[in-house]
Amino acid sequence: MVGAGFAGLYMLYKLRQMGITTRGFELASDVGGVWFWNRYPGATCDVESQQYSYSFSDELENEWRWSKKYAPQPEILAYLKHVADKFDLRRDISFETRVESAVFDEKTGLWEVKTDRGDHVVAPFCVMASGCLSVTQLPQIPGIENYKGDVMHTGSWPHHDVDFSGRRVGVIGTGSSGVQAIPIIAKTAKHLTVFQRTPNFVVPARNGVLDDEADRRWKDNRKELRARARVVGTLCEFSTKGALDATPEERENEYSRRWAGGGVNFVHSFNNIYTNQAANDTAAEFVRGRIREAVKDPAVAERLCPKDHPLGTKRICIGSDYYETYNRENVTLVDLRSTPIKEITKDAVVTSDATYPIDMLVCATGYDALTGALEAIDIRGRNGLALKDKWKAGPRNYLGLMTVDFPNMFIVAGPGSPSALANMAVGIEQHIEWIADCIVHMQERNASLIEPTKPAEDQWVVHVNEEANKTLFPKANSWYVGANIPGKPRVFLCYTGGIGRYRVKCEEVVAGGYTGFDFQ
Ligand code: NA7
Repeated sequence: MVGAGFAGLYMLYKLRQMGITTRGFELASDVGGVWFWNRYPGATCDVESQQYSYSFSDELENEWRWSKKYAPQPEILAYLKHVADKFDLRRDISFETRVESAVFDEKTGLWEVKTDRGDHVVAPFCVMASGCLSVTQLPQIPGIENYKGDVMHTGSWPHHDVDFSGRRVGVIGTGSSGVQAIPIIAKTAKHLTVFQRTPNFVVPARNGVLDDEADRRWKDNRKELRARARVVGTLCEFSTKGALDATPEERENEYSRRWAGGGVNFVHSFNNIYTNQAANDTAAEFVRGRIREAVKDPAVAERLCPKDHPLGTKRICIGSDYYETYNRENVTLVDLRSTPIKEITKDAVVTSDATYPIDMLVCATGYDALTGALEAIDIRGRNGLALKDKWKAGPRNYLGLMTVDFPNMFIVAGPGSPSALANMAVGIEQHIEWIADCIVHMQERNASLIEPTKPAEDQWVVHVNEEANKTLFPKANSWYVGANIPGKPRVFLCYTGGIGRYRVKCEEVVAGGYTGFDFQ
């Protein structure tokens, strides 16, 4: 098993319960996955803490108390460490170990896994719990290698405190990570220059203390709330009304109410924001109005207004004082669309019209999402076929869980599954439980191999694309379509049909005797 984040820890727990010996490999020195690496200032989950947690253990749910509506990274990491301690999971994980290859041996029907520490493990099953946002992407800017100051990526942040005081800091990237880090860095940096390629829609988090009553309410009603989350992913106030069926005044009131409440509820103000451009435009215009209100300099406000993609089609950012930060005297916003970066020198970022001397460079430039971590490993299936080659034109798999020619290799929260579009905690639990049930099923029918059929895989790929094309998502150049990675094929990577429908499909497959899979 590769990875000891949310997915790997639960997989390990589950397999141990089933009496299956498991060996986990993890690059980090401890558990946590993205929450181990993302230690940048302001790092916070954009799903509410109570919902972004495991539901499999009543005891765990009862004993853990979240302090905030949205948990900051240290608290999520503490939670995952607590899970590892409580269930004694670390003893089956080799830390600081990179899996270099996983090769299926057709003669033995076993997987052979090799690591950079010289491990050579042979196992009937291979589970890839390697994360969907775990391979960081540094910007490919001429001269970046000559820069003499510190370069830090938000997704592989140093473990020591980073002191910005008295320093001129540059931040490249204004996605979720940049949006969270920028207001905090601005508070102590001598000067902060933000290099923005695409402005994003940022809704206020309105984060705050989770009081005893909120804690009790969740714990008392947990069973029902969790059951509902299994259908919808993240519990929100979902509207049953279309935006264009409301009067302009009703729309304004609804958007204002949700804006005041904070968080992703805003995107669900109406039920067609993700699917209807005109409906989406009304929500987008509302946000642009708030930006123009918040930012004093009209020229800066205009640069911050997203105009090239529908709201929510790049993951909506949840921020705290993001737009207000641009009113600070020590913050400069550079619009890379009108003045692109030409090069980075030993001490400055040079755009087409100016030179910005900086002492520290923060890259909030994202990830090679969903396929990056899988393709970083030399995974080979039947006839020595490399996964990388099979997926050259985009990932192909069945239910996002398994791929033809790679028997007994399960992928957790990978491409073709709801993954990052669902609440990751909910999606991961569903995947792990499906995989565990599948292995039990194989034991019962005395099967040693499971593999999807080619027609099932082909149909799933078509279905994933059809579902994506019913939405506005493909319109944006986002990491959901791999647009942030030069040369990556443009394919919509997540299943947009919803975790509820996806779950039903997975259950139907099982009820039909694992329709679309062959057993040996
Ligand atoms: P994102 O959302 O991929 O954001 C990366 C940002 O970096 C985005 O604004 C990019 O602009 C920008 N970027 C990337 N490469 C460059 C270069 N070469 N030059 C200038 N700007 C660049 O990553 P995050 O870490 O913020 O968030 C990832 C997910 O983690 C998030 O969606 C949540 O699910 C949690 P672009 O938009 O591509 O023009």
